[in-house]
Amino acid sequence: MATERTLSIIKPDATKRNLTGAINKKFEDAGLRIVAQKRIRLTEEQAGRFYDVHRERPFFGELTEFMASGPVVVQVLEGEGAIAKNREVMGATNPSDAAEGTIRAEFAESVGENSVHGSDAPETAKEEIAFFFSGLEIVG
Ligand code: RTP
Ligand code: MG
Repeated sequence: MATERTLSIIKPDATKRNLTGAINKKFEDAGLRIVAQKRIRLTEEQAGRFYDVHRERPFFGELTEFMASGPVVVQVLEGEGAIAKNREVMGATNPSDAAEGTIRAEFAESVGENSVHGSDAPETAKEEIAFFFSGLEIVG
């Protein structure tokens, strides 16, 4: 399998509870390398642009309000099959469905406040990385 990059976000519920290091340890223990990382605060408008595919969903307003409610840590993870590996480490969207040992099983508070985001495919990973990072900010 090829080396890939994926976009990860540690969401406001997790930064608020001081879980950035614990979550990063899960990524690193799984063989994912953090090749870019920054802590930022999104506006609701920016969160809406990031989650544009969900604009018509009933939870869109709640999602963008939550994502703008506190700091997030945006990061690029690199590794063999990084997109799928990251989603495996994250666990299912709803923490009650997430496998034992996954980030969402251990840390997520609800289906909305679920601690992490990860890109779902190579094309979205490329777009989402470019949304937050310039090439010079990613050091492999
Ligand atoms: P993500 O995009 O954040 O990595 O999560 P995902 O692929 O597992 O889930 P997705 O279906 O893409 O949904 C994006 C985010 O929207 C929130 N959500 N809330 N209240 C609800 O029913 C609901 N459903 C989804 C979650 O924060 C989810 O991660
Ligand atoms: Mg998604």
